[in-house]
Amino acid sequence: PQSLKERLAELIPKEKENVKAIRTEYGAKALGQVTVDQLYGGMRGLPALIWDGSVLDANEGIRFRGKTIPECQDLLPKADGGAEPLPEALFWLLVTGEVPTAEQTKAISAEWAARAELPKFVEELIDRCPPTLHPMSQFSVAVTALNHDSAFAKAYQNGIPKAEYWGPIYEDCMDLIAKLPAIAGRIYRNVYGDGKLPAIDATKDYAWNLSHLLGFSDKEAFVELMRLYIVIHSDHEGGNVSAHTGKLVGSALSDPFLSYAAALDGLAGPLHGLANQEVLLWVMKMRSKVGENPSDQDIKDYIWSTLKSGQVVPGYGHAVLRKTDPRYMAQRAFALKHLPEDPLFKLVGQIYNIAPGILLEAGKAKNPWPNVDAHSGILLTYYGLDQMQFYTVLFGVSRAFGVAAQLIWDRALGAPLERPKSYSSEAIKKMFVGK
Ligand code: NMX
Ligand code: MLT
Repeated sequence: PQSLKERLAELIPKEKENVKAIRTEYGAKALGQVTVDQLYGGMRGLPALIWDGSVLDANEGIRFRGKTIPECQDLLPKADGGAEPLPEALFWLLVTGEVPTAEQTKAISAEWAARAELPKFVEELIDRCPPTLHPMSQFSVAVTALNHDSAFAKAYQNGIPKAEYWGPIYEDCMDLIAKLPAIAGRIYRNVYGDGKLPAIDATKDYAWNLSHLLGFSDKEAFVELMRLYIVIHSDHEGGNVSAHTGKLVGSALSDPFLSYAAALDGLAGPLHGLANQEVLLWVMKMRSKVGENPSDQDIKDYIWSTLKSGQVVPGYGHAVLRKTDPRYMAQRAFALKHLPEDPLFKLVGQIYNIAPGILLEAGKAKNPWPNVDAHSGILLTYYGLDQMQFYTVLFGVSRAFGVAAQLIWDRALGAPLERPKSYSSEAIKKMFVGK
């Protein structure tokens, strides 16, 4: 069958033409006004980026190349006997906009397994991290170090012309994704186990191997969870902190390892990916305060005490979404199928019935509904992965899919260095005084 790289090589000239035509016809059109508030307000709603891989609608949530999560679950190839879509197929979809065949999906599994091994010095680097260093910091260190073998960095030094950048970028992106399970598994086993890792099985899919390296591949439902987990966490249009960081750093022609390490450092923040750790910590603290079977009033009181002490309710709210995140609903559906009686699942469901009303009453959050992070931790805990400091690493393995797809296209289309304009407050005053 045709490989992903061969298909890309066909698509790139067509997309270059498409972009050229758009810019010729609409290049001078305005998308709207920029207000001073947007400069001070985290650039909310500012049209600033192009990314075809996924687009977020405030009321509907994410679509990957136009497909909703249920559509991806329906259309993308699955593992033999599995019900969840394979991340390999989602990557193909993100890169090409097309659904791959089962054979093409299998070829990606095999290719990633073949590229999975880490350089010895990267293994040693991870092994030398103290177990007290947060797993996300270890993750970022290891991904940065992979830049040692970057095909793009080497090609650039050798004078590769711009039109050919995407080739070695593609190779680096495939290596990056392929090596993440080995990094994640090594960190997990060093921090929480005896540091011994099994070998990758080249006949199995990516999520199976990730589960295997973590020590959970004997639980088929956990492997299925990992397949769904990677797919739903892979991409969330271009403007979120991790995706945008990856793109920004890549625009300096830093290679995909450097770009993705920077993205991981953004994902490690509590308002972004670290929220999945924070949610479980918060739920556990709530449980130790109010007991196993809290009343709705107990939960209300606990949420109010969180807000009154000036903290956010983790897992709730969103910069763009204004409804319940479909990624939350996909995980809820998984829980209803696999662990309907789990007490923590029931507690998260009970919080879902109560928290939005309180956030609305408190009147600050523009979106009172749960995001992806409100649900993931209790699913992992159910299968025994209860080391919550590790949770964002799994988000980081997943987000690489979207960032890598974007890096390939940015270099294929010759996206320039990002360099927006900044203003001083003094300049703003001068600009508008008396107007
Ligand atoms: N709990 C308490 N207050 C909140 C919450 C929340 N869950 N969400 C928003 N607010 C507050 C927010 O802190 C801000 O307060 P102030 O005016 O005092 O600065 C006010 O409501 C307005 O914020 P918004 O415009 O609604 O939200 P913004 O776009 O600035 O931020 C988040 C979005 C996601 C950072 C925010 O909702 C939040 O902090 N949520 C909790 C953390 C979380 O779950 N993050 C994960 C997001 C998903 N991900 O994986 O990245
Ligand atoms: C994400 O998945 O990146 C988060 O939901 C945050 C965002 O989209 O801003």
